[in-house]
Amino acid sequence: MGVIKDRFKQKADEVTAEIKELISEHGDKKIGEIKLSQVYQGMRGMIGLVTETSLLDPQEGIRFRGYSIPELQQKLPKAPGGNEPLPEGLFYLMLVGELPTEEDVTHLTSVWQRRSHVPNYVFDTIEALPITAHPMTQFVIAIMSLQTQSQFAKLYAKGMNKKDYWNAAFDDAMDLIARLPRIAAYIYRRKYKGGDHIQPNGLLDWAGNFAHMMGYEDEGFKELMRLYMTIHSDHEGGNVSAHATHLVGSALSDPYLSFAAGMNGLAGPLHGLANQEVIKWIFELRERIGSETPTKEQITEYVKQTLSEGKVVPGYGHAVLRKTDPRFTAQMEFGKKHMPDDPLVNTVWNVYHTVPEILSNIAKIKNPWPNVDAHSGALLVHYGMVEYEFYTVLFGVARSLGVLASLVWDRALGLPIERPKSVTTKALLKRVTGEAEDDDE
Ligand code: CMX
Repeated sequence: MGVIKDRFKQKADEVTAEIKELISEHGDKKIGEIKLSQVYQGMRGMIGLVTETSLLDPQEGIRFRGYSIPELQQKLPKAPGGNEPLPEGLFYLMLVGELPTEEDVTHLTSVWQRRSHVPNYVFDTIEALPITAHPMTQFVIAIMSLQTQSQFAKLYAKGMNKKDYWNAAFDDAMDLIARLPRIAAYIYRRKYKGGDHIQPNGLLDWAGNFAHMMGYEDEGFKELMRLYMTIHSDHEGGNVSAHATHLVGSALSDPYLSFAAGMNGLAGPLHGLANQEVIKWIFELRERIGSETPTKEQITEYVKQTLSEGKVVPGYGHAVLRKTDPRFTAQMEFGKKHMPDDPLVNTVWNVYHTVPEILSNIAKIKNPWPNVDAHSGALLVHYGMVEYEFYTVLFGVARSLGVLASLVWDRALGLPIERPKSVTTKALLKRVTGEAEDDDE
């Protein structure tokens, strides 16, 4: 067994014992109550999942194994001469539960390099799709074609002991994470660069090599990718991509099938696709007013028109967060450091100074503040990546780190198939009027 696998197994055994004790001592204690309205409102606030990798506080934002984004920027190992954390380090932290050393991160980089080979038939599958297919469609289909490589599926078919599920899931997760940048870069070069593909550079870290394979050699872009992959990796367990991956995995669908399900969810405009919607929305504003530097008044008018047309303002609002997303702030800091005069980045900041006031005057909107997607596109455009339909694929590559680490934990903890109870409106009505009906299926 590899050193990371050994450490994971030791940690997982400890946590399994803790959970066993927790359930045996406190299993009957109530941890909340469910209101009828929550059942109709996307289960907001209901505790129903265990996700060990990260935890989201509505006021403070995300913490990964207890560490905030600024803390990670300080504590995680960096590329030589770089300032941003290497995503390898965050993956180690989420998986093993402890901060990695420089050696751990170097080791993980080389493990992923070693496992990064993508079979040719995956590229052939991508090539069989119309070039017009959305990059997320190409991404999901490529992941599905790679599913034939699943160790978990092969071993299960042979007859795998339950105790070994985590081990096969671990191997699949590692292989998948190692291969995703190559697949994503292939889709990018195919769709936007005339199929002029770039071979991997075996000396680079995971995110740096991803930037390289997409054709971006600027050290600033590589640093951006390291930060981008880190901050987009995980957002506790209830968001659509994490929850979908976890849910599908609970049926013992292998990590490829489970992750593809998560990516289908990420491709929705209320979730990961919002990053392309933000830039599309700003480009449309620029075109409409014939200027690259919209004034606060022009932004205000455009926001009001968006709302009057029954559309959402992309990049603003959140199901859990109630303050500015620290992932937005981290990107704003990056922008201030690397491109303070960029007109598009400045527009993103002007939108930030305009939108919350408007949205907070609309009673039904619970969070008027920006989320992660409000900023990311402008940084990418700065380095020349203007093809905004591709942005959600970047988000997807990053998200693999969190949801696959969690999936390995799911199998190690022996979590069962997920199957919450659903009821009909009639059954709910009977329940609240005093005549409970438990079996209304
Ligand atoms: N613009 C306009 N209306 C908004 C809004 C926004 N940015 N954010 C919320 N609302 C509306 C909702 O559409 C909802 O309206 P209806 O009751 O008419 O359906 C109402 O306000 C209440 O919504 P909420 O409780 O504040 O927010 P939800 O938890 O239901 O939804 C989210 C959260 C993110 C889907 C929503 O804020 C939104 O659509 N934002 C824009 C899209 C976006 O940026 N998504 C990315 C989120 C981050 C990510 O997952 O990547």
